[in-house]
Amino acid sequence: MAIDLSAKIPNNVDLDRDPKLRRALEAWQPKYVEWWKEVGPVGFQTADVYLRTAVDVGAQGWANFDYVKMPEYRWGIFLARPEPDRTIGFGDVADEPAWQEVPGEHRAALRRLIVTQADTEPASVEQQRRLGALAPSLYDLRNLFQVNVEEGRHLWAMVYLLHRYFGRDGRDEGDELLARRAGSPDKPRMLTTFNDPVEDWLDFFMFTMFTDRDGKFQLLSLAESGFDPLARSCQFMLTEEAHHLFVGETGIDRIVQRSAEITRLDSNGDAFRHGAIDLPVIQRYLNLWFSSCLDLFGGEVSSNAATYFAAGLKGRPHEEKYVDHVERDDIRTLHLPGDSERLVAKEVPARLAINEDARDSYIRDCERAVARWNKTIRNAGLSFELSLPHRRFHRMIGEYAGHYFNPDGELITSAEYRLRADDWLPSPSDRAKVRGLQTRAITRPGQFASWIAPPLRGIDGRPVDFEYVRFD
Ligand code: BYC
Ligand code: FE
Ligand code: FE
Repeated sequence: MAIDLSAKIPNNVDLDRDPKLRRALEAWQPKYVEWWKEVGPVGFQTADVYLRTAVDVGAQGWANFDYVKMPEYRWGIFLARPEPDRTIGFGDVADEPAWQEVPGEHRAALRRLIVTQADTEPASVEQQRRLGALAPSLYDLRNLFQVNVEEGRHLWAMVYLLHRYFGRDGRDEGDELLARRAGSPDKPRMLTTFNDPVEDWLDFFMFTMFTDRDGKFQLLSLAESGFDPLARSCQFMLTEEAHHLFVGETGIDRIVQRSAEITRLDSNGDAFRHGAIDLPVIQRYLNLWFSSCLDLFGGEVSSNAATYFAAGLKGRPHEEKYVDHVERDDIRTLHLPGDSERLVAKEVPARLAINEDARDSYIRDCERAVARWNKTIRNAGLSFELSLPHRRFHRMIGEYAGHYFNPDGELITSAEYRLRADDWLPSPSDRAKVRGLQTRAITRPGQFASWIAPPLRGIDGRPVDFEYVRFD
């Protein structure tokens, strides 16, 4: 199933056979490009960037690598291949056939899930728009833009579902997705983290490590959906997502490597003095982004999540790994703030605590990455260790919001918290020091900023000093 890259909207959904739908999407396309030019990457719009474009959905050769100018990128619509006679894998509808159309009684809930997923994609592009001017290398600049265009394609994937399955309402939602803005006081994006500023490249790597990783686990949950077109869209998005996570995890690893090497050489352990980032500052950025992203899994006790699960709309990441796919009578014990400012164990029906299952998987995956960074630090001959803060630390959503916890997860007073906040989260002075190292883009092929080690290898088998971005 090779895709025609010259088509106005490359796709594997037979758009040509549905002229009404095609016209609706072709009417949305110029609005999308206008949005890209207005709030997408600042500058670099006429540069030739070595990017991959999705052209197929097979395990082999789904992407085509070539130089393209970003506004001319072919944002296409691709669904993973259908699984014949697929059945739903969880909830009260377990083992029933998956739906090819939207069931009337779940229309509102499905629309909301799809719009929420969709909203994060353009938000991230808006948040990252100013980073090009501070890029540590051409390799990294290209990776930033690769992530940006693919988040744009993820928006396309969701807007296709809205146009195809939700009629007039869906088209209105498609327009609204281009009207909200990350961080806007009047028309903000829907979820917390997607309104937070991404000011420097340490933020960027934390974002692709932690926020895109929330994307991975939410997409895995939606890939289980009984609504088959949504499941298949998300399955294919996950193929692209792997690279975003690679950018984040290896980006932090490369920063940590440089920081550890420099820290070891300085008699006071001061990395900033030599053009690298202090490890405790990296820990504080990590605390900020990890805790913010834990909020993206929703509340610990959630009737929304219970409803989505029972109805077969949204499962858990890798649902097949769970023993019980129905969770009708199970309970889960959570430690929640009680009346007298103490944590108390509470038994909660498992369905109400479904968000915790996804959060658990996410935390385990993050722990694996932290162990890898710590190995890098050890290999540089240093004993410093990075760690994830406790899941209760610095939460704005769910049962722990409105209470204060230290990074070990112990309940503390607001006064204690305020006293220690600068030890735990990036201070204005931390941010100023990071920005002090990132004042201009490094654009000579093979050259890297002082605060980050080069990657082990380049992209698509190209050398590290390949000209990943060409300027005119
Ligand atoms: N911010 O029952 P609750 C990605 C609201 S990232 C603001 O506890 P629920 C990407 C909630 O809407 C993946 N509001 O939680 C990454 C509800 O409002 P109502 C994006 C929040 O509903 C990088 C109330 O609080 N995909 O792809 O189970 C770059 C109670 O909610 C938040 C998805 O999110 C929050 N953090 O969970 C690019 C998947 N949390 O009903 C892309 C679709 C909760 O009182 N979304 N609320 O008005 C969902 O499945 C759910 O909406 C959530 C929330 C898991 C996010
Ligand atoms: Fe995405
Ligand atoms: Fe992503």
